Amino acid sequence: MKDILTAPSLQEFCRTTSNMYRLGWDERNGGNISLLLDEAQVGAYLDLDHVIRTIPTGFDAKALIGKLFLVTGTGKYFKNMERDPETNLGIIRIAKDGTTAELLWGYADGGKFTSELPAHLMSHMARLSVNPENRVVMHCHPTYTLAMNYVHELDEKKFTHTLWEMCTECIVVFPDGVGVLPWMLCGTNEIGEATAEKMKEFRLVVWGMHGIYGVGKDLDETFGLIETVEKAAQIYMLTAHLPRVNTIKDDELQVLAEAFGVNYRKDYLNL
Ligand code: 2HA
Ligand code: ZN
Repeated sequence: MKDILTAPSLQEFCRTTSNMYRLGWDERNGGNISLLLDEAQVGAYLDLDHVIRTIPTGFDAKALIGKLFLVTGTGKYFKNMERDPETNLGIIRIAKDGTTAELLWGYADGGKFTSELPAHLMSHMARLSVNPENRVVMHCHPTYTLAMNYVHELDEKKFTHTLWEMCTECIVVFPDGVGVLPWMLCGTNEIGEATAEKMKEFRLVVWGMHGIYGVGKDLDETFGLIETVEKAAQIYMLTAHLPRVNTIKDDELQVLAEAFGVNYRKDYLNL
């Protein structure tokens, strides 16, 4: 058996949480990530027959039975994950009943997965149904994106359009736009279901006045989606109170999207 701490996906996961912490997106225990693991790869590092303990998830994830996830721990700080992965992270497998998580590694202090597991697993199910390549669900509290929630209408079309206008690359990076949920109580199955419903159409979902969810095929892609939204939100917040002299016009956004051949939400442009 190889040492799990040397596994490239675990190391990349830890580097990602450190980056997110340093960017100020994950204060205290803010944020959570889940990564769908490849069973064959994990088998080189862990005895898949050795279940340390089982933990109820509180909801049914039948479509994910047998699947393995690396998941941040509840109450744990992103800043500490790289230093002590085994306490702050866990590898779980969804058991045959669909409602229990089998702990295979981690949560070494007796802890458990993030309180946002419903939103994560439901989002994995929603994304896998539209894109079997999806492996990552990432949640965080990026500063400017959150600031923008307080001064901009929380309307999907308007919010996306404003972001697209802020940096030339936005419509190319997230042509499918940003879904928006109103403020809701976090940590519940209800917000999980609402997030997953949005995830059928969007790879990015803003949780009103809370943060953002992103999904993607790997950590880099998912991080990059959120990073691009956050950059655009930063430009917006740096300029929203100033007279707007120049802007990228909708016909230019269209030219851009077509030049890059992306399937953008045409109804989000006012042409
Ligand atoms: O786990 O970000 O939404 C901390 C959170 C909850
Ligand atoms: Zn949060």
